[in-house]
Amino acid sequence: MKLYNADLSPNALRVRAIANELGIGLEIIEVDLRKGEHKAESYLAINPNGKVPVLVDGDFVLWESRAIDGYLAGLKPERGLYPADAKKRAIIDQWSYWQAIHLGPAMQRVAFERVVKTKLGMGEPDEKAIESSLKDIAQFLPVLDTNLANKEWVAGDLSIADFAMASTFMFRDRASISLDKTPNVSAWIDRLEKRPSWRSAVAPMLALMQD
Ligand SMILES: N[C@@H](CCC(=O)N[C@@H](CS)C(=O)NCC(=O)O)C(=O)O
Repeated sequence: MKLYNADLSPNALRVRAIANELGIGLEIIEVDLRKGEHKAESYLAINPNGKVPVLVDGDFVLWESRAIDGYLAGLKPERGLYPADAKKRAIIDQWSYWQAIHLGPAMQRVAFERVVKTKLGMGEPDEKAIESSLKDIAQFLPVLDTNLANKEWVAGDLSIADFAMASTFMFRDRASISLDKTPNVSAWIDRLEKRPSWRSAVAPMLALMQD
């Protein structure tokens, strides 16, 4: 199986981590976003959105990182990362969609303004965008914190929802997003980030950030 990847992409990160967690070896094909390789005709033929990640398994082509994680987890159902049980699966989807639509964009915007822009020399942070995203974060983080008050993982057992969520927190320290008021979230992300699957998936990204 091939993964079209960018080491700096949080969306590709959650796929590399799930593959590690499941022990699925992927042939990594690095797509250089800075050189615009994702907009080349040959790349648009596999993902017309011109984005990473993309999984290619034989003649099966799949984009959207959370869908890719669901597919990979389905190849190893015995690991229980995306169970067939309708209710368990629905709760996992609930948190994955919530991350994609609510918490994730707000966290990513602050990280982009405070970290990525500086790193890539893209100009000054947009303080208005930061202020508005911080308001969203202040609204949503306590929801996750309450959910995690009595469980170890986002949907109870470890699942693809934990990996969907975790990439959101990648740049929290660099972006000065405090988890002081949400101790359950803080404990959960520490737990997740200690997993060998995550540590190995995130290593290339951390190396790039140090350059
Ligand atoms: N919803 C997509 C988002 C993919 C995405 O936005 N990827 C970024 C990298 S993190 C990208 O390829 N950006 C390049 C561009 O949009 O030009 C997913 O989860 O896979």
